[in-house]
Amino acid sequence: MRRRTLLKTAGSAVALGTLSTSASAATDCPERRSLRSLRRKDPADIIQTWREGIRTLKSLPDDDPRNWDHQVRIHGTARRFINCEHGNWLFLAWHRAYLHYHEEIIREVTGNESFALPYWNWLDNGRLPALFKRDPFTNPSRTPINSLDDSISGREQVEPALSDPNFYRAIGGWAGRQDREGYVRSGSGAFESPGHDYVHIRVGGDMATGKSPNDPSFWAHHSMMDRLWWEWNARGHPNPDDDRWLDWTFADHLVNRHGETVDITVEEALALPEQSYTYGTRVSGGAADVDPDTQTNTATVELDKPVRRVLCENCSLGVDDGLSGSVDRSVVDPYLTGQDGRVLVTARDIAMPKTGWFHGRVYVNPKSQNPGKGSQHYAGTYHLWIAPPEHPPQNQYVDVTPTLKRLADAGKLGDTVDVVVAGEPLRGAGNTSPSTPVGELSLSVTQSRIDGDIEEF
Ligand SMILES: [Cu+2]
Repeated sequence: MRRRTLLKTAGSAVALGTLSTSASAATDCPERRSLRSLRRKDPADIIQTWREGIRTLKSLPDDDPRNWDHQVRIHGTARRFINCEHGNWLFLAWHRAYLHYHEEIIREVTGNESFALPYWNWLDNGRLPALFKRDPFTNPSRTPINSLDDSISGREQVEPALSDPNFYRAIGGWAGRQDREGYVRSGSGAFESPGHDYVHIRVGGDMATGKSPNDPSFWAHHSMMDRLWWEWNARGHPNPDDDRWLDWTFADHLVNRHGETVDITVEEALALPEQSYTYGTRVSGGAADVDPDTQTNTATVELDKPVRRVLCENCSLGVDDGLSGSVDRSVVDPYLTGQDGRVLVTARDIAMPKTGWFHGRVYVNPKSQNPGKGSQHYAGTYHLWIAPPEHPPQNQYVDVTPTLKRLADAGKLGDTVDVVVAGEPLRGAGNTSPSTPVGELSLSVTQSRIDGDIEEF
């Protein structure tokens, strides 16, 4: 394993703003805490500081790039994304840098160097925290919601990604592009879709657009997203040592605490946790103390696809029309009997439905069209929600390996593997027979290779 040297020059440390804080040592970084815990105890005056910070940024002159609207526009507008990265391997790194500088600006304008952006722990608390109903944390554009559906963003949904050691499956695929015009979505990781996307769209209003940072819940949502990456690293999973990723520079748009435009590379962003902030508790509930090295460890990470079979192309998935396709059992057999590999069923280019929310239940060799989540043929779910028209198509995958193994062990896997995706309406979502185009349904085998001596959590 190669450990990169971070912060090569003093210049970049200044750019990060860490020299001007008293909290640069790993052990006394300000803690990003859950909103729920802050309701009980808030010794560093986080909520009061955040409130004052938002009000101050809103009152700064238009030509100050720390001004609230300018901060929002760095990400995007109601009509489009501007600098933010989504659907590729830069997603979490870009948002980490963006949140960090915003946090630094709030420290600067309030004078509270202990401030750290709190997070909304939607894994355990699907209700929008009460704080966001009060000024200046509220946003009138939101869709009224009772609660998130934890079959989409709950703990059980996110844990498989937290325990997946492969960066490309958990965090996102390579962005094979050099400029914004040739924007290529190379694949959301499991943290981004469906959980992250779903929270945005379910909260609705600004949150469902490029203007999402205008809703203060954005910052608490993305503090949570960053915490997922932090914990994923803390569990010993390495980031890739690919220079195309590490050397990628977010250039000419981020703004530091002094209002200066700054550049930051992905590699520099890796060091921000434990250098400028940390998280109070792990998602898994374990001790919060984290070896700072786990955040910057890299290794050669690869994801091979020895098998890829298209099950259907330009198909339509709806409550009244399912998707299906078959492959010969011999295609997957080696991976059920010892050979390393996960069998995924991936739906690519799902256009989010226009008329209603629904689930796509994925089954292997089911006896009936939609036998339900309790069936031994059930493998997982695609989640389809109403998205604004500009929202890019989604890729989602379901890991069918455990289901295939279970059926094989029970002698219930014949000579063919039949994959069936059955539409099922979401309770209370209005329209009961929505449907939507899917670019491609495929079955593939992914093999993860990580070259290095990775410490296991
Ligand atoms: Cu987001």
